[in-house]
Amino acid sequence: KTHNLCQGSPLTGSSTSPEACWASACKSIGGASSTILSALVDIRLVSAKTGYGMEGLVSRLQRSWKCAGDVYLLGATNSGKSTLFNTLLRSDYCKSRAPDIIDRATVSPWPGTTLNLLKFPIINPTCDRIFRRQERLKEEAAKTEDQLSIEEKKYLNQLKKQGYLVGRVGRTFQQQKSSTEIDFDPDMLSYSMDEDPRDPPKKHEEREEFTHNEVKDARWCFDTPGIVKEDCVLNLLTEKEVKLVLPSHAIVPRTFILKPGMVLFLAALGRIDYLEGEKPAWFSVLASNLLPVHVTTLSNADTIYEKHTAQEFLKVPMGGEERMKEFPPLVPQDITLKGIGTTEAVADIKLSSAGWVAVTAHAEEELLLRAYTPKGTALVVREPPLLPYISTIRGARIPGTPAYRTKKPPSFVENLRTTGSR
Ligand SMILES: Nc1nc2c(ncn2[C@@H]2O[C@H](COP(=O)(O)OP(=O)(O)O)[C@@H](O)[C@H]2O)c(=O)[nH]1
Ligand SMILES: [Mg+2]
Repeated sequence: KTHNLCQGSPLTGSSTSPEACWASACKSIGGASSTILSALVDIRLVSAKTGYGMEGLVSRLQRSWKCAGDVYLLGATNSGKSTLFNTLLRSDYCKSRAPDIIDRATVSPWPGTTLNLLKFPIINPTCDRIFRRQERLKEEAAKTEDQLSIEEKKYLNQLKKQGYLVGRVGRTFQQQKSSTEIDFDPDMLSYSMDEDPRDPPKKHEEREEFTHNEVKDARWCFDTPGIVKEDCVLNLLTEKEVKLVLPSHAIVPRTFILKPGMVLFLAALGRIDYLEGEKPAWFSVLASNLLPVHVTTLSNADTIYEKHTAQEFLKVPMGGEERMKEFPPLVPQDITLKGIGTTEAVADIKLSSAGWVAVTAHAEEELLLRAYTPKGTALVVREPPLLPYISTIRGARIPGTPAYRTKKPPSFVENLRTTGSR
């Protein structure tokens, strides 16, 4: 999923910032209509899961306060709307008392699981609040890792496992916790599809947890169930399979060197044949670490696919021959690429939502590839690639195989002062 890109993807190369890569990838979006593009006011690389870019996003949203009304989080199912909602709920974007009152949105790897729509009131960013927020951000950014509490450090390390780009999201306007238990039903703030979101349930005006002033002119931020993409491979998978395909941990890139005549399988969900070319080329797989990659030759590929899927060696789909009978066959698409150098990828081949493969080839080298995804799912060639230097993040070649040892990209915490020793 393209959305993976904004989920704290690994940093690559020293000269290109992840933001720059993201912006250039967005500009090259083919199918976006001109109406959408002309209405676009900003593009941001964030990870709601690790907090990367979130404080910047909150500041950006607050600068638009004067021209904005209610805010809706839109996008395909599984793009991370509910995670974003939850992170915003715990940030300075939300009215100070609301996080204690409002239920978290359900985050689930299973598409379309956001059943009850939630909303929270957005804080009015007055001059005083903006000033206090900036003071806090300055203070936070001056801290070093050693100055964090044990809990904060633990949390930070947990975030690093989930993504390489990490940010700490804090709150400036924390209220004193009231000593009495608040008797509040979070369902009051959810609405069903046929209710007008602009006309929230009357009951909650009688609740004293939000004061009259707090909700009177409030603007709301809504989570939504999202749009189901018809051509997404996840639609073909069982819940167990989806759990393997969607990465829950930071992806470790896996690079292979292939000669013409070789084939790479990503689980049983994608296949790339290197048909014609002069020299070997590098194929870097960015997909859930739980999905196996198998390299073979053209002459063996079909038999391997059949045998391996029957014996579940390729892990997804699960269920052997029986399962494969009902699973759509892989369909091919030819791709021609021209290499730009041994350290910079020329394109990403996106195998629906199973992941993508960055292709790096010698300068001027012409490659003919044939890529496959299950029938009815989207195969996209993304040029320029999202992470052009990803193939350089690898260890030594494993002798006698086309594989390199893997290497974790270094993680980066955006709002933390690095000490010399790190
Ligand atoms: N790595 C990473 N994963 C994310 C991020 N946002 C969401 N996810 C994961 O993507 C999956 C779908 O997220 P969810 O918020 O339920 O998406 P929704 O269907 O759009 O509401 C969950 O497994 C999340 O943990 C992110 O910023 N980074
Ligand atoms: Mg959701």
